[in-house]
Amino acid sequence: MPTLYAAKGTGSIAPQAVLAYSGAEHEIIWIDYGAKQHRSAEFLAINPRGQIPALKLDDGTMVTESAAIMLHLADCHPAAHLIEKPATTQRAQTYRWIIFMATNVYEDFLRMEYPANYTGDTSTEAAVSASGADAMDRSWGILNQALTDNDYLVGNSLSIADIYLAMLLAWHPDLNMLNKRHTYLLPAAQNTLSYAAIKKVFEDNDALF
Ligand SMILES: N[C@@H](CCC(=O)N[C@@H](CS)C(=O)NCC(=O)O)C(=O)O
Repeated sequence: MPTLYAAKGTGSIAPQAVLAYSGAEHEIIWIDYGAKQHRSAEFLAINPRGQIPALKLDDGTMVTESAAIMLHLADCHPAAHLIEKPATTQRAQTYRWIIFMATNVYEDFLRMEYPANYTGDTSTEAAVSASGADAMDRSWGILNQALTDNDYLVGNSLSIADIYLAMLLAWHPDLNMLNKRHTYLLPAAQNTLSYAAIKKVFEDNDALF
């Protein structure tokens, strides 16, 4: 069975929710993020970037990068129907949104929240953080547009893209403000949390909104 390396409230929320929703057997190893266990030599051997999440497959292979983990887990559990078959339009859209969110919104968020990781000059940290917030707002706008008149990012049913979106939204420091600027995001994420197994994972991660 696969092992998810997780830390409460971090990027492991979405893969954990996919595992729970799919009813998949799995193990979770909790990393103490507060104690910087993700920077330990032991964890760097698991993910040389020192980041969570990471997924150990049955044959011992380690998969890092949340987008890759989400796509792989969805493929492993076709009965959960969190991704369409390869070479379909909806599959292509799932690739688009998962990668869009992982490389843009996630990174924008990290730049906004942890500017010191993006500049060696403390006097520029506020500007780096502000540019992360601006970039994130543009990304939210693009996702909001895609959710006009639809609670789902891909087709008319739940996919891994919706679960990923809900995780990113849970991290937002001011959901009231976000909801005023981009009105379709919060209802879509609330719809994702209407699935009991997913809601429980968000609850357990103190990531409810
Ligand atoms: N590109 C990575 C980003 C993962 C990431 O930044 N995870 C955060 C937790 S939300 C982390 O572990 N940060 C610790 C660090 O970068 O030192 C992914 O999508 O998995």
